[in-house]
Amino acid sequence: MAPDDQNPLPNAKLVESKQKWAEDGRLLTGAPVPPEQRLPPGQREVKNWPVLDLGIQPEIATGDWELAIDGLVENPVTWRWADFQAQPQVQEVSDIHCVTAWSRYDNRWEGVSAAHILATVRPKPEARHIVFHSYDSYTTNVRLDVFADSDVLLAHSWEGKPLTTEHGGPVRVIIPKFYFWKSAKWLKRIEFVAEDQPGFWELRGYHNEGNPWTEERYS
Ligand SMILES: Nc1nc2c(c(=O)[nH]1)N[C@H]1C(S)=C(S)[C@@H](COP(=O)(O)O)O[C@H]1N2
Ligand SMILES: [Mo]
Repeated sequence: MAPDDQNPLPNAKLVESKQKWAEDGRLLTGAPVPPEQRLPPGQREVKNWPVLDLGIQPEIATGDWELAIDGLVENPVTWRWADFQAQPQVQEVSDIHCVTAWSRYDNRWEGVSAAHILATVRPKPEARHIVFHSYDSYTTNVRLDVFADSDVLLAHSWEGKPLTTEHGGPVRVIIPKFYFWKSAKWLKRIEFVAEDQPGFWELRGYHNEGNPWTEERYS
């Protein structure tokens, strides 16, 4: 069920204050850094791993988990846990950049690559955008070419251990070159669409794309 007036989000206050930040352009430095610099402008490195969500952390047992990959594709699939585990597995090490100004280096993820997803479902020519749908009703959007990057994956493990519920297990998206709000936790559905469809934060003042090096924090 989507959050609405009848069913306000548990974290409505937090959502409101983050939306206000977006309106005010908080954290923007306006100071460009060279693209080869590892730390994007306005970010600070942290060693811990903060948890951010809407106040809902859905507990999905792997036995109940399903992932639908559908929309404008030649071969839609619905994978249960064993199906997902049977796909080719990859490991990727990448950095996290959260719009709330923390970055965390060298996270070792394991899961199924976006390249494999695309080869399996085969997007139709008119598919240009993707919407991720999550078990907590969160959504976020990316262009198809952003998802197609070689470092993008659907991760089930971090540092050799299953992803915890608070960090989006059983499966979350990892899109290293964009702010972390694009990396949907508790992934339930990947929908291929022709027209762009702004997601939860994109509708609330966050930038539609979210490149950390050009500080695409807010729209
Ligand atoms: N399903 C879902 N995915 C989500 C979110 C959320 O609330 N729900 N929050 C996003 C935001 S704003 C961030 S910064 C990261 C936080 O991931 P973490 O809690 O593992 O650090 O998840 C992103 N993915
Ligand atoms: Mo975030």
